[in-house]
Amino acid sequence: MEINVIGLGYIGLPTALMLASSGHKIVGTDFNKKLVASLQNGRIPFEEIGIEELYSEAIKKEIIFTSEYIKSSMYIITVPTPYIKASKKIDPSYIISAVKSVMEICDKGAVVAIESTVSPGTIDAFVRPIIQDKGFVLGEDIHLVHAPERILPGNMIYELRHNSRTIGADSVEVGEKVKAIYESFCESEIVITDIRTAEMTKVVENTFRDINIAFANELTKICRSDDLDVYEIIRIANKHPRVNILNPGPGVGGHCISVDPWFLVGDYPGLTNLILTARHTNDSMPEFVLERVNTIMKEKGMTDLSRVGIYGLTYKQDVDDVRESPSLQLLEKMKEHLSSGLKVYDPMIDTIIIDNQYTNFEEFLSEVDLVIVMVSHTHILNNEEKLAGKIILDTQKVLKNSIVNYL
Ligand code: SAJ
Repeated sequence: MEINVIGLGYIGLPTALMLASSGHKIVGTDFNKKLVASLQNGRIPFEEIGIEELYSEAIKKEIIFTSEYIKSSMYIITVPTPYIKASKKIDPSYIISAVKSVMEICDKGAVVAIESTVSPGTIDAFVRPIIQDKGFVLGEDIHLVHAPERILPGNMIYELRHNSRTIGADSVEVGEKVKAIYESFCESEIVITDIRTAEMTKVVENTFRDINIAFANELTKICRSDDLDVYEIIRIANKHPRVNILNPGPGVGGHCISVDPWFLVGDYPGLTNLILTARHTNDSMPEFVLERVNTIMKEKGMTDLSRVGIYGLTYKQDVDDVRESPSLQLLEKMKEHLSSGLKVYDPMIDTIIIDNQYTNFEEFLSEVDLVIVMVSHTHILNNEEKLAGKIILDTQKVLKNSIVNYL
């Protein structure tokens, strides 16, 4: 089938490559001309296990990269859906603009599948009217689908093949037709439901994890206040067959778990107390890390903040994505307190994106006495011995042999 994938970011690019490798004729569209040029030249803009191989497979088949929208039988929209900071509601502008552009070129009979995560009701409120205003009859001329992705950054290619998926459609026939396309690479169950249920389910999944992590983080604060070992408590509690508490940490970043719950808060004010509190709890963790640093510095008689280093800038281990990362949140908090000077190093980031950042690990280490391990990159696990002699705050309990402080 001929498919135009719109938005070649973290989700759109692997999806386009996967569809092309599975024999579909793919046009990958992105308004970022620089990105399109690098994809045409075989340069992938981010690291992901297996993506180079998938790219090589895809270009042997039929795939082109362009900034144009191209007439196709199906359009898959994978553009960003940020939230508006003040209202906590979704900012649907990228989706609106993509759907409008599709409507300019598409023929009757086309399927428009929104893969981007959206808050419940977004498709009814913003997408359907665009299609109807163009004179198309929904369900006859244009078939709308919501097919939210579930893949984990760092393991995307594997998860595209092996995760179960949801397809929300206005009719079972259309759901089945789209399911057959995703089945060309997805080996797991594909559930067909209606569009509003698919929208809600996706946001609920990430909100569930946010709340669970917030619980672990709240336990960390409780245990710190009462001199208990939170890790031991979680380890033992999780032996209960129906308990599964996630890991505490320095905060929650990334463009999914730290964003999606806000959609619910924005849309259902007054009904989302637990969700809102969880968000606040996770957002408070970078500040909690700073409190711990303050205590540890006092204990060790340290006064010079410029001798403190942050290890890890990305939002989680072994990815090069810094969006909403706890380290960036922590540095922002420092600015609010009119404080600065922390040194920063991340092995996954080789360009300078922030003040006092180092690109050489040894040089970074030589400049600091206290290292805050914010991210558990494989790099630090393999280089743990180089931390010898440093005061360490291990925010994720990942180091094996060092004497460290925990949250
Ligand atoms: N984190 C914790 N404790 C944990 C797990 C994670 O503090 O126990 C933190 C991480 O350090 C990170 C953040 O949460 O800062 C999110 O990391 P993640 O690995 O849990 O999730 P994401 O945001 O990379 O991707 C999620 C995925 N969700 C999971 O359920 C693991 C993925 O399945 C979704 O498709 C994706 O969001 C998305 O696109 O919505």
